[in-house]
Amino acid sequence: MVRITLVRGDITAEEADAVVNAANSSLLGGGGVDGAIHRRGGPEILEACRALRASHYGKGLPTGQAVATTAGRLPARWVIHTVGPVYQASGSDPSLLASCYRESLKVADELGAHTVAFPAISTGAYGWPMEEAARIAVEAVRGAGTAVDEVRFVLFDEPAYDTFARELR
Ligand code: AR6
Repeated sequence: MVRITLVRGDITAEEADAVVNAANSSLLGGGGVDGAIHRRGGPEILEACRALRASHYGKGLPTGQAVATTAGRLPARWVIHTVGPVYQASGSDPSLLASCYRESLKVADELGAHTVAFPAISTGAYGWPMEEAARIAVEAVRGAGTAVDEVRFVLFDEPAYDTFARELR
């Protein structure tokens, strides 16, 4: 069974085999986690993303899917980029958010990663309420059937950390 741990902090400082990026379909960067990863990881990550756009992902990475690149200068071996769904008050598909976690762990398994650090995907610019997102994230990881030993949720602030802690109890 995969061990789930929680950390409060900046995901770009995490030492893990793989760090997951809350990217957008373009794979070419943005704000939030995405901006921080590219800033701290350096240009090698963007180069790898551009190569993916030029090969397998000409139209971009679809929502709910995941793909790996180098982690550049980050203290990790790989960045796994995934695209969360944008939250809509009129109704959003939780299965797409769950898919981000499952597909990222599938990629981690293919890479042979033992430790994987995740941010709270879709809870920033994409607007997903933290409580619901935490429940979906924890359920998806618990149900993933992955060979990964440790999944570490890295939460940026105390309310997010507390929400995930409640969900894990
Ligand atoms: N470490 C850990 N968590 C962080 C960090 C960090 N360095 N920075 C922000 N968070 P977001 P999304 C938290 O917006 O909602 C980008 O522009 C943040 O407080 O990064 O999936 C992409 O290019 C929030 O709880 O991702 C896309 O266009 C969570 O991480 C879009 O934003 C996710 O916030 C993706 O939006």
